[in-house]
Amino acid sequence: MRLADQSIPVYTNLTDLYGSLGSSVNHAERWDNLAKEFEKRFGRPPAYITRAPGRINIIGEHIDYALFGVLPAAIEQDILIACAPRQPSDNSQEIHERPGSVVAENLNPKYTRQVFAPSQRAPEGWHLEINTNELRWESYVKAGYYGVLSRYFPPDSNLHPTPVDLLATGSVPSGSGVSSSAAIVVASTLAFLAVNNRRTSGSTDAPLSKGELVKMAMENETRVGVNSGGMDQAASVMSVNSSALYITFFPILNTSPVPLPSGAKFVISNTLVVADKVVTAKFRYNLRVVETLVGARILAHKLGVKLDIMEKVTYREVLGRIVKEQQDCGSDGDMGAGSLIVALKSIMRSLTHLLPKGVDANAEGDEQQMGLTMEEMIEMSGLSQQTFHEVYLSWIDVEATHFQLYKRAKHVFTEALRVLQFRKTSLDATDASPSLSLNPSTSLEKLGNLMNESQKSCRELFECSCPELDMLAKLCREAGAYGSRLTGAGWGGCAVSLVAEDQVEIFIKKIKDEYPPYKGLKEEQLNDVIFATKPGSGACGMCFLRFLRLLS
Ligand code: NG1
Repeated sequence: MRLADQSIPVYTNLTDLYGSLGSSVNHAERWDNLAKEFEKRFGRPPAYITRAPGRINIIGEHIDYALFGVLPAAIEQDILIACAPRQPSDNSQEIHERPGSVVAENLNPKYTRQVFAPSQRAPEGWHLEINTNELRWESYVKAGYYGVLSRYFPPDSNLHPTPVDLLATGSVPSGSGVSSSAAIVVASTLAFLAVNNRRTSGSTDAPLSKGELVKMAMENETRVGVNSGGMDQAASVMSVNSSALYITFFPILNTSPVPLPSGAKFVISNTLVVADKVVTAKFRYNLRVVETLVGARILAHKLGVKLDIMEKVTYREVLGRIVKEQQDCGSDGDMGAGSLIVALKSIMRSLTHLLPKGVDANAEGDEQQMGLTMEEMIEMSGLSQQTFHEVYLSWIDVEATHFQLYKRAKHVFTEALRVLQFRKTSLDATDASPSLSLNPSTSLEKLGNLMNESQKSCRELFECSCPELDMLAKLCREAGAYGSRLTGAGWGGCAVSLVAEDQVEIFIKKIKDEYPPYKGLKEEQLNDVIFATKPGSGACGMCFLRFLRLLS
C-alpha cells in the first residue's frame, strides 16, 4: 500500500514510537509531565496526546512549490498536544462556553494562554481570527482547527464542534528551518480530529489517510500567511524510520523511503538567527513563490506550451508538457527518475528566455541587470496587465523592484537534478546486491558534494542563505563534514551537515568552539543548538494516542 494511503497510526507505547532511535532523551518523562500538567491545569486527564515531528530537509530546497521532488527526513524533536473535550454549557455567553471554543495553553511560559471560539460568517463559513502580521503560537493551532471545521462541520449541517482544552509542548526549535510550524499545524489538526471523534476522511467511512492529512495540513498552514509547498507536512506525516523520504508532488503526492548509506549521521547546527518567515514573507518566501510561478508561465509561453489563461502552472508541469509526459507511467507515478534527469538537463538550455532583453547569462552577479521589472515580466508573460495581476498577484502580497526569474529558475532546475542524483547515489550505495552497491565512503563524499553545491546555489541563485549560514556551513566543512548546507526556508535557522559517524563527537566539539555566536552559551544550551540525528530516525509519521491506553 502506498504510504499516502495508509491510515494515521495510533500507538499504545512509547517504545514503538521512539525505540529505534537509541536516543538519550527521556521521552516518557516529557509525556508524563505533559499529562500531569494538563490534569493540574484543567482538572481532568487528557483524553488524547497528538504528536508531530519536525524535519530536516537533506536536499531539495525551495522546489516543492515548483512541484519537484524533495528529500527530507523527520527528526526526533516533536510537538505534543494533550487535549480533552470540555462539557458545553448552555447558559453562558462567555467565550470559552461557545460551541467549539478552545482554551489553549503551552508549557513554555513565553507562549501565553489563549481562549478563542470559531464563528460563522457568510459566505466563507467558519472564521477564526489569525493575525498574519505577527508570529503568534496560537495561530498555528487555529490553522489546524480551520481544516477540521471546514471539512467536518459544514455551515448548513447543524453539527457543532466540541469545546476543547489543550496543552502544547515542543522540542522543535522555532524559526530554525526544522519545521516547527508544520509540526504544530499537523499536531493541532490531529488534536481537533481526535476530540471531535472524526477519524474518517469525512466524505467516506474509510479512515483518514496520511495523504489526506497532508493535504489538510497544507491548506491549513496557508492560513498563517505563507504559501508553503507541502514538503514539511508530508515529511511530518509520512516519514518512516531509518530512511529519508523522497516526496514527489506531481501528478499526485507520492512518497518512497530512501535508505541512506551507513557510516554517517546528520548534525543539525543552529545559526541562532531566527528567520521570521511570516513577517518577511512579502520580500522573501512569498516573493520566491511568485518569481518561480511567473518564470514557469514565461518559459511555457516562450517555448510554445499551451496554457489556460488563468492557470498558475509550475516548472514541473511545464517540463512534463514539453516532453509530452504521460501521467502515471513510472513507479513514482511520473515519468520516472531517468527521464526526468534527461528532461531537466535539456530544459536548462532554455532558461535564457527568462533574462531581460539584451542581457546574457554571463551577467550573473549583476543583480539589477539580471532581474525583470514588473512591466517587463507582464510583457514577457503574454498576458494582459489585468489578467497578470489577477493570476499572480491578487492572492499574495509581494514587494520587489526587480524579479530574479532567471536565477531562481536556474536554482530550481539544478536543485531538482541534485535531488535525483542524491537519491540515486543513496539507492546505489544501499543496494542489496554487492556487485551494484557503491563503496560507502565514496558515496558519502558524493552526497556531501551535492549538499555543498546545493548550498552554493541557495546562496548565489536563490538568495535564501545569510552570512551566518554561509559561515557555519563553511566551518562545518572545515571541521570534516562531507557536506553542509542550510535546511528549510533559510535566511537563518539551521545548517545540516553529513558527518562520519565516528567523527560526530569531535565535529560537534569543534563547531561549539569555533562558531562565534556559540561563545558564552552553557553546555545545556549548546546541546539544544547543535545535535546529531540519525537519518530518518523518529520518523513514524504522526499518531494520535489514546492516552489511557498509552499508560496501561
Ligand atoms: P520551513 O520554513 O523550513 O518550514 C519552508 C516551506 C517548505 C519549503 C521550504 C524550502 C513552509 C511551512 N514550509 O520550510 O514547504 O518550501 O521552506 O525548501 O512554509
